Amino acid sequence: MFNGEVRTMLSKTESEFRRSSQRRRASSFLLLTLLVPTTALAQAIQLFDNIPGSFVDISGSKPLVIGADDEIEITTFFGNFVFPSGIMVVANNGGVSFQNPPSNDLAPLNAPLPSAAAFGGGQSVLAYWDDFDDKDGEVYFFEQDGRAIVQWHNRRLGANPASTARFQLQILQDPGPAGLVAQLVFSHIEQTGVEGGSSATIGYQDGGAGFGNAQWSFDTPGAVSNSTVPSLVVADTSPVPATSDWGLIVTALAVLAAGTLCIRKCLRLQHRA
Ligand SMILES: [Ca+2]
Ligand SMILES: [Ca+2]
Repeated sequence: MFNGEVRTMLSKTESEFRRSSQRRRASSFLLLTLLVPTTALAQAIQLFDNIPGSFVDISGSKPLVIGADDEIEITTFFGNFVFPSGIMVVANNGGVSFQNPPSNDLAPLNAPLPSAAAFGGGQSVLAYWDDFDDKDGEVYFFEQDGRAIVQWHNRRLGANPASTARFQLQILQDPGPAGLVAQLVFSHIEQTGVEGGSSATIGYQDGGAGFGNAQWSFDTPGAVSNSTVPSLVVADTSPVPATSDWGLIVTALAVLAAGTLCIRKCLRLQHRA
C-alpha cells in the first residue's frame, strides 16, 4: 500500500517534470529566436583608396574598334561573384556594363549615380564617365595574371588636343579575403581640360545586382590624381551579435542543459529507491 502511494507520487512528479521540461524547451527556443539575428547577410560595394594597385599598360594589344559615343560587347574569361565572366559592354565614354544591362548605351553627358543615362541604369563601373572623342588614342581590352583589363588610352575630352586621359579598370578573378573585386587605376588624369574629374562621374552603379551604388565623385576637380587607385571592395554590412550576446546564449543553454540532467538523475534515483 505504502509502495503503491510512493509509485503514484513519483509518477505524478515525473509527468509534472515532463511538462515543465517541455516548457523549458519552448522557452529556450524562444530565447534563441530572440537573441540569434534573423537578418540575412547583406553585402555592399565600398570604395577605398588604401589598397595598392598598379597601372598595367596593355596598349601593345589590339585596340577595340569603337567610335566617339559607341559601345562594344566583348567576352571576358576572368570574373568574380560581383562581375561574372562572360559578356561585358565597353563604352568609349569611360565605363563598362555587366550582366545584360537594359541598354548598351553610355550617354556622352555624365550624371550622378544611379542614372538611366548609364546603360539604362544597369550594373556598371563608371571608371571615368565623360564625353571622350575618338580622334586621339584607343581603347584596349586584355586579360592577364587573373585580371580583365580595359584601358582608355589617351582618349581626348573637348577641343584641346592636350586634354587626353589615360586610365584603366581591372576586374579581379580572385577577390581574396579583402573582397577586392575591381580597381580603377589612373595614370594621366590631372592635365588641363581633365583636372582629375572636373566633368566626369566616377563610381559603381548596382543596377539591382544587390551590392548598392557607390559614387566616388561627380563633376569634382581633383577627385582623382595620377596616383589614385579607387578599389571596389565588397564589405559585409549585416548586423552581427556582439561577443557578449553569444556568451549569454551559450551560458543560458549550458545552465538549462545542466539543470535538466540533474533533475532527471534525481528522479531516477528516487524511482529506484
Ligand atoms: Ca563621346
Ligand atoms: Ca561631362
